[in-house]
Amino acid sequence: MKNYIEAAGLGDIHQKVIAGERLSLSDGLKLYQSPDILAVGWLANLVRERINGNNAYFIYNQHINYSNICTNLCKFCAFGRKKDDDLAYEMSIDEVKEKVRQRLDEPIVEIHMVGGIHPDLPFSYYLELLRGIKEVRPDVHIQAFTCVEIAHLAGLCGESVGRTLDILREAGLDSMPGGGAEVFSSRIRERTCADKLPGQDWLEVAKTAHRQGFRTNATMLYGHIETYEERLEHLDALRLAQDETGGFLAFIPLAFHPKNTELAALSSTTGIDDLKNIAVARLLLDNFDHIKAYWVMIGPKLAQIALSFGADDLDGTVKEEVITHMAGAETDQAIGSETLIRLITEAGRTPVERTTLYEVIDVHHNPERANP
Ligand code: V47
Repeated sequence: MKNYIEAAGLGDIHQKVIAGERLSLSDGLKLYQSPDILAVGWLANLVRERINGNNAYFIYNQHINYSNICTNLCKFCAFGRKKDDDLAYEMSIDEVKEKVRQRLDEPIVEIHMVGGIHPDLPFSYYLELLRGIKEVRPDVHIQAFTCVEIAHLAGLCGESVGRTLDILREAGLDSMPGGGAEVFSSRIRERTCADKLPGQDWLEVAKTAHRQGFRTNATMLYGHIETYEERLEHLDALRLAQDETGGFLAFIPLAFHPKNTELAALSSTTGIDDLKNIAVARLLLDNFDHIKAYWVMIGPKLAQIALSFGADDLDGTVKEEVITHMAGAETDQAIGSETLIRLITEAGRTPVERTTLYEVIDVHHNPERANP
């Protein structure tokens, strides 16, 4: 394999990977520019194996999008709507509680809840949301509100981000998802999401959350108008933030879906770029324990392959995804845990059912296969 990696021009990066040395941004560029996806993936797999052994994780979770009404209206987003749009919606607290109640017979351990930046819902609504969910399902872990939403909620609350997070914690917030990061570059933000929280502020909210004892995730929305260099700057900013706080749980590359967005003229991502983003992230983000292959965005089949290209987590059952499906995703809106187990087993990994914080719930050593 050494000769093969050298022939692919990646011998120097291989040496660094073996020595556990941090890769530079120019190493990252070389990896992105390499036409040899097998060589890049093999290197990423070395790192994945060193960090996670043979484990590949998944979670039994439920997604709830309480409202799509949004003042940001990002060009890459098909989910957000103006308040007077025919497709705009806003769930009452009772509707959200009903969504949770409907799945009480399922072993859901996490509720992933995000929405738009709503122009006039009061701070009390968000507290009631959290309390309402915990009332119906007291043991569930609520992973809710992106850094963008948290900054907005701090504005509504009239307190600092830190104090706002404390108040949200008292109401039931347990951790935060990684959305809203997009690409931190101001060039990209000006062109695609000019009204959104700037990248630097997203990072500040995440670091504040970590200092308050919250774990959070991080994402990058790739495959639109960003350059490789801008992707690498994004990864570098996350890596530096993680050096400071250690609070990020997982990184999730999000493949851009153009349908029904203002960027609909752009093409969808390719399988090679999807795998490359996972592999380069695994190699560059040496201080992140987990890289997710989010099956909703890249499809379960490619997510399964990604387990050999640096990913160690397929996210979860999801039940039921809206944001990517409004933008034309052709995947299902939910997946069974038995399917996740089968995908992982057939990839040669051990399926580990986890909590949000990666505590082990069950190790599915020898699951029965649905088909021989
Ligand atoms: O914040 C919006 C992105 C995010 C599109 O933390 C789009 O574990 C693709 O953040 N095409 C929501 N992406 C999803 C998200 C997420 C998903 C799964 C797990 C976790 C986690 C986080 O999706 C948004 C935005 O960055 N997005 N529009 C689109 N057209």
